[in-house]
Amino acid sequence: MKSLAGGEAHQLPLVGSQPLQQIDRSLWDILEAERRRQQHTVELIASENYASRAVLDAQGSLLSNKQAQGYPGQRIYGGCDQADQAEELAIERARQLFDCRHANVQAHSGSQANLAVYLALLSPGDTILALDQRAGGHVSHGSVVNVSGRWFQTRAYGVDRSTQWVDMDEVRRQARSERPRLIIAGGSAYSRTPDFVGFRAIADEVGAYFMADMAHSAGLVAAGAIESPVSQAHVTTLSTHGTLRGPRGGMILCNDARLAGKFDVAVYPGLQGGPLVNMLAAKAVAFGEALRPSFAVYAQAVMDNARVLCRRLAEGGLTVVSGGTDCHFGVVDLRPWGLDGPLVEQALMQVGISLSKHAVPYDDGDGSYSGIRVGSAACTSRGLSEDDFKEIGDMILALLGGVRSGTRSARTETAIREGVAGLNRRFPLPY
Ligand code: DSN
Repeated sequence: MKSLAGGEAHQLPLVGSQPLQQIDRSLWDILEAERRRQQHTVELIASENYASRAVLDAQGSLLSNKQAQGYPGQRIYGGCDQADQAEELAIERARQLFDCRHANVQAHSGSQANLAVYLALLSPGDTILALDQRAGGHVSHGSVVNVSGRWFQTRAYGVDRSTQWVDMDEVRRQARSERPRLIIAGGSAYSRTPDFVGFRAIADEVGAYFMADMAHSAGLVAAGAIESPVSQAHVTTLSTHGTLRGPRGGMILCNDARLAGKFDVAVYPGLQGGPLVNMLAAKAVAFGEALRPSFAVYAQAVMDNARVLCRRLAEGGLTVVSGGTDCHFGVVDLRPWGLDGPLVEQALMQVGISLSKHAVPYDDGDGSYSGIRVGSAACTSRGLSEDDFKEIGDMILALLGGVRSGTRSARTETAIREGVAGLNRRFPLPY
């Protein structure tokens, strides 16, 4: 014990054992508010989901204390036996889940996984050919505001103006003229399954690598509900949250042993230091959950629910980009109703429906959000059925109808709030 000037005695602050609730009321109150928000919201953000209690437990475990730079069996620290086992379990389950030879589970996020692929395969100035962001591409696929767009030449392929599907003839034409080093399929808001076989054939023809980014659809692929890109792509990246229902994080999959080593070196030491060992453990838990037969039932329900929601919105007169969905979300073009994404996102949030504004194909310039993206993964995790998604579609249509005509009524909004509250009561969060 040390006596400071003024005579006050201070104890050496040993590591605490008190729970958060007792030790830090400020943060505890924030977490409780977030619990209430999640409980009382109909969550349609397509990249969100609810991880299980078991996944959350692993994230909050004492593996968080461990420093484990390196890979299993090749760490630069001692005491890594359990870290090795947790990472090996995650790798083994990932390989089984996605039927591939190599998995790097250390990437801290999907964007980090993408960056590691660029570091492994490209040199500054090389050309990337990827989906236009307005058509659903991701910021880490060559946007000017991202390192990928600053260090590489990026060219974008779009979607056909009338079908709003990717036109593979156009991709081939661009690949032949731009000679990219890397071609990317996938993104954030393209609701159709890319033609992976076609992409690989184009990549082979022009001597490019083919990367599939299945950040959004990973859980659906894991469950066998949609086609997997893993056997076609030189490399596949993904996020472990979202449809896969794991912790926030990224992963890289491939089948080629020579490339596998390059990706590992790119992740560590190329981009990252020590892995987040607690997150590796949480990934292992989530992959174990996704390997269960019941996960296939979940994935199918996610897709059915998304289809039902998109159909309902279209029946109500909204324009669903590409005419529908093959996955867990749809994108709605609000321009025919004279609305825009930010306005609609805010109006729906006020009645307890959470979704994200999004650009739509052929949107005006950078930074426009003329649409919204609606996803089914989170609500399906709470047990909502097709009928419930029809009800959500009706609530969205009722609110937007009023916003569109300038006749928003307190009565309608109260009825929607009650509908949202009813769903949240019937399908409570389990924690
Ligand atoms: N682009 C984000 C999304 O799809 O919500 C994820 O990075």
